[in-house]
Amino acid sequence: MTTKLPEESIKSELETLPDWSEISGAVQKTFQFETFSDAMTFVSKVADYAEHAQHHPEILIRYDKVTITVSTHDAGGITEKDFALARAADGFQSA
Ligand code: H2B
Repeated sequence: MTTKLPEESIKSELETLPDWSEISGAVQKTFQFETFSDAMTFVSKVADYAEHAQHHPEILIRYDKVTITVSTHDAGGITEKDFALARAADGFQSA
C-alpha cells in the first residue's frame, strides 16, 4: 500500500525534479515540444507508462505543450508513485 508522503518529503523530492511543482495536492509540470506531433509521441509514452504502472495522470494537451498533473487518488495525496511517474515523464521528454 502506497502511503501519502509528508510535506517535507514532497519538498525534497521536488528539489530533484526540475520544473515540477506542487499544486492543489498534486504534482504538475508543463512540457514544451517543438511540434504537436512530438507532444503526442510524449503523451503516448506517458500513457503506456500509466497503463503499465496502473497509475494515471491528468494530461492536458495544448498544441505543443503538455501539462501532466498527478496525485494518488487511492491515498488521497502525493505518494512515491507520483514521483516515479514524474521521473519517467522527464525521461520520455529527452528520449
Ligand atoms: N491513478 C492515480 N493517479 N491514482 C490512483 O490512486 C490510481 C490510479 N489508482 N490508477 C489505480 C488506477 C487503481 O484504481 C487501480 C485499481 O490500480
